[in-house]
Amino acid sequence: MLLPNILLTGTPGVGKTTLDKELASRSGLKYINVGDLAKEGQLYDGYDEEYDCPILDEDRVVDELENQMKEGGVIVDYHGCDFFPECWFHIVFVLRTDSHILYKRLEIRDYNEKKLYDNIHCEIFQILYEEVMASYKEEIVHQLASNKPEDLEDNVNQILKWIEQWQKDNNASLTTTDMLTDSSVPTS
Ligand code: DAT
Repeated sequence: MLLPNILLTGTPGVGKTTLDKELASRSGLKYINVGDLAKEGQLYDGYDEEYDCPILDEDRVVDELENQMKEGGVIVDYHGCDFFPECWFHIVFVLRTDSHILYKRLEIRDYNEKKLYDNIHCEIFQILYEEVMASYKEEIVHQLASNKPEDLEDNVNQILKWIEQWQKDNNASLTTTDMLTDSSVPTS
């Protein structure tokens, strides 16, 4: 059975991990947090002193994910998107949070002041949304509000519905194509 690959992106703190975990448990799709993957495999290429964090080795992350993405059924979560092959994803969701709400969520994280303010600016100037629009076809990109708990429930339901429809469309066409190309089926 074919399953879609989904990219969930947005500024740190918008609620990607929260939504992904909920989605993964209710859809059966596999959830990959690129930050955790990089940490586990030490997929880094130096250290950024200014932001006080390791620099992601994007090529190694892509190599690491390649096989799973080919199989399908993966939800990828990361606050960046321009280094993934465009063909990996069937749909891209960009979570958006009002800056005053995001500020409250980020100020309790152990970020230095520059990192905190840069992330708020990133959201205000919709940097991630622009990056997504420059990297993927407009028709597969969707913005989702992620301010309050009801948004989480709405977003989960909307994405689950999309997954269900995608499976119906793609697995139905697979069956039809298989039947048409199956040499054991008499042609006359
Ligand atoms: P991210 O993975 O994008 O960094 P997160 O999932 O860790 O974000 O969420 C950051 C915080 O915000 C966390 O305390 C949970 C909370 N949160 C996430 N989605 C929310 C929503 N729709 N309504 C209220 N709080 C939310």
